[in-house]
Amino acid sequence: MSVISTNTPTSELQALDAAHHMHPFTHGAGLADKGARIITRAEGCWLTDSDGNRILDGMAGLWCVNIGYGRRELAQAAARQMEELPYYNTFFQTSHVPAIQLSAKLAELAPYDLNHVFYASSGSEANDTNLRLVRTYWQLLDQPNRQWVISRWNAYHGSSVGSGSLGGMKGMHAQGCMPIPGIAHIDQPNWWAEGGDMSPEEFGLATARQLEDKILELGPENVAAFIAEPVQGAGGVIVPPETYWPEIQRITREYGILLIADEVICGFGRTGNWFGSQTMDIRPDIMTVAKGLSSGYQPIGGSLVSDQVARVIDSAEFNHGYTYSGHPVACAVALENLRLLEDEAIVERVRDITGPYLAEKFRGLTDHPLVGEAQIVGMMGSIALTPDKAARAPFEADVGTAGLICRERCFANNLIMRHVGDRMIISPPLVISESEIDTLIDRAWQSLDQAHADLKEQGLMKAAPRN
Ligand code: PXG
Repeated sequence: MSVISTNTPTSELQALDAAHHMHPFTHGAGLADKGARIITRAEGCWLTDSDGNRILDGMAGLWCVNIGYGRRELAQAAARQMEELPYYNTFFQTSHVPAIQLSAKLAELAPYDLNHVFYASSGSEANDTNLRLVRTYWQLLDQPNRQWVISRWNAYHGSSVGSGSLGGMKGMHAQGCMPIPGIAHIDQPNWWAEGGDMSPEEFGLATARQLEDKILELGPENVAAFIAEPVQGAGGVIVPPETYWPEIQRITREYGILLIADEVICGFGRTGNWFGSQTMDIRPDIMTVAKGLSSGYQPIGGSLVSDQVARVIDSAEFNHGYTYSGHPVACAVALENLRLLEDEAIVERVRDITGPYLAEKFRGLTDHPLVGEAQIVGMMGSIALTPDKAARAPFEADVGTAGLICRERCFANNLIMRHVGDRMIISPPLVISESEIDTLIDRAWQSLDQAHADLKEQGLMKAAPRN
């Protein structure tokens, strides 16, 4: 095999990629025909591909590079830690300095009494941990029947068998006998698509009350926990109506079930506060974290656990853990990432300056004829594409047809803006500047124009009949 480097011609890299590399959430044969886009470098909010194009990363990788690319300090923290102690485990009565430091730091940053951390290397692993944590919690409290966990359709909680079952992605459930037993789903608070004739406030209450109905159906004595993202991310950046979270909180309290806030996307500044739970004013018993914890520079995740839950779990041996739980290099990098986010007041800047600036510009996209609504919190936003705004109508064409056309235009215009069905989503690095926001909006508008023309030309600006 010849030596491969970033200077190898793109076509050769693509051929090798297609021959040997199986991609996540990808139609392999389709990708092999088209060839993957190969990213070679990145700096700030900008990616460079193997053809030398500079691309504005409106997604912060996969919602994770909060601090932006190319921060030397993080590379140096990793190198220092690798030289000093590249690995040791945290099983069997041992610990190490990076895990101790990071745990104390997370306890300081996390709201309420979420003072304890159980580490994983990803959000999926952390949610698998949560499933076992909440069930074990109730067993230890002599309520072993409390095993059901309630989640929501269109939620994303990971891709392992446990976390994928917690999630509500039907396309995932269809592959591999999921969901596993003991997990139930209720509707998501997606007013634009599913709110019908209700006002957003009515719909928020109605979808929250599905939780109560489900608890009563299963029997409150059988329910362990409810899990949800403060703002759904992968489901299409769905910001719930204002009535939703207060009602959910009331119901979880009334029936004494644990609340797990999945902060994998919302955490570490994405919503303009350190955690989405603060932005949405919710008080979880457990928070799932990953992604922004290390800004994606190292794989690390975890469960932040309340004093009460930790006290119960610590009263017995919890037979659970991963080789890389609290990996020292990942912890050292996460610590340095948190230090930079704090020292440079990056979260405050999102809350007070760049978040409001982006929100105003992003909401302006609703002036475009193809855009129905815009939703945005901090640095995560979405727009709904529609053939008929007034009716909040979906397209007659298969869901995702219009979204894909728009995403292809964005790609061609060197903007990474993804589609989820027919919603276009953004989640840029938190360090994005005002002028980069202007560029993002300009490119989005241009791509919408082109997608609109494509849709008209292909006769696709047709609303689905109302059922
Ligand atoms: N919870 C949430 C809320 C997530 O968004 C996970 C858990 C799982 O984390 P890991 O680290 O195991 O991937 C996620 C991940 C997308 C996309 O296309 C989103 C995620 C992952 C991959 C793709 O939007 N979110």
